[in-house]
Amino acid sequence: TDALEQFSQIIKDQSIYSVYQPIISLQDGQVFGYEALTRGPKGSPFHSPLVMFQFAEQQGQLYALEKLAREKAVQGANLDNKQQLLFINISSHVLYDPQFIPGRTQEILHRHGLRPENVVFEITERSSIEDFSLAKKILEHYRKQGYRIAIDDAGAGYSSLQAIAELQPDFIKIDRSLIENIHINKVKEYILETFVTFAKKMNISLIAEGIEHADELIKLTRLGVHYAQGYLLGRPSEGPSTVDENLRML
Ligand code: G
Ligand code: G
Ligand code: MN
Ligand code: NA
Repeated sequence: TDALEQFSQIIKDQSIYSVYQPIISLQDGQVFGYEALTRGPKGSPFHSPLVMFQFAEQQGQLYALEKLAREKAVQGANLDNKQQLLFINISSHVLYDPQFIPGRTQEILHRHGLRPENVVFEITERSSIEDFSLAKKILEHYRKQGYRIAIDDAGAGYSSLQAIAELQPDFIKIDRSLIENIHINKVKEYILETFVTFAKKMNISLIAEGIEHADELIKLTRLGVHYAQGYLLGRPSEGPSTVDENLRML
């Protein structure tokens, strides 16, 4: 069977699922929330979300996949208490559909006993946002509904701090490329310091991504980063997430 047939079958059977990676507060070591990461069926070429979402986009099927991904992310989320936040990636392509979030997601959340206040939408800055003023309006609209916004992969793309500030995010997620070896790379350290100062003045929380080594974690804590995520702290997992032993260091 060809790829399109396989993809259509996945949508029809709703055979995608979410894994969840913990986001840890560096102040108290508690799980602050989880990022939902979508997976296609195991063993399928669509297991990788990059492959699956790109294919869906090429086929004009992105909305169908995003809708299903949202459903699965919320359905499988096992928030310990209603204080923990669920971080959901959204493709910047669906951002421009004003109907997309308000209609469907609210209804999905309601069915699972959650509210917009439990959800943070992650918008990547990796591909620069095509229509900035429209994106800004739409994000404002989401925030009015109670959703929070995170700018994902910050420091890796091309958007300036000014552009980030204009989008008024609640969180900035610092890309792994800036975190890797932060303890021995002075330039990365200086960039991080700038983010920390900026975030503090703008009242935005920082989340460092892709922490793999204890030295990185120690450095980030010293620099005053609020939250962290990475293999060191917990891998994306299907079941109720177990936070790694390394947390005892905090
Ligand atoms: O989990 P993994 O590292 O394989 O994810 C690869 C990429 O796929 C990441 O950039 C992640 O943001 C993206 N991704 C994962 N799940 C979703 C999703 O539900 N929607 C969108 N738009 N992107 C996702
Ligand atoms: O683009 P986005 O930030 O959403 O991508 C997140 C992806 O990064 C997820 O697919 C997840 O599997 C991956 N990831 C999470 N933690 C780590 C880590 O510590 N190291 C590496 N290499 N990848 C990670
Ligand atoms: Mn993300
Ligand atoms: Na990222």
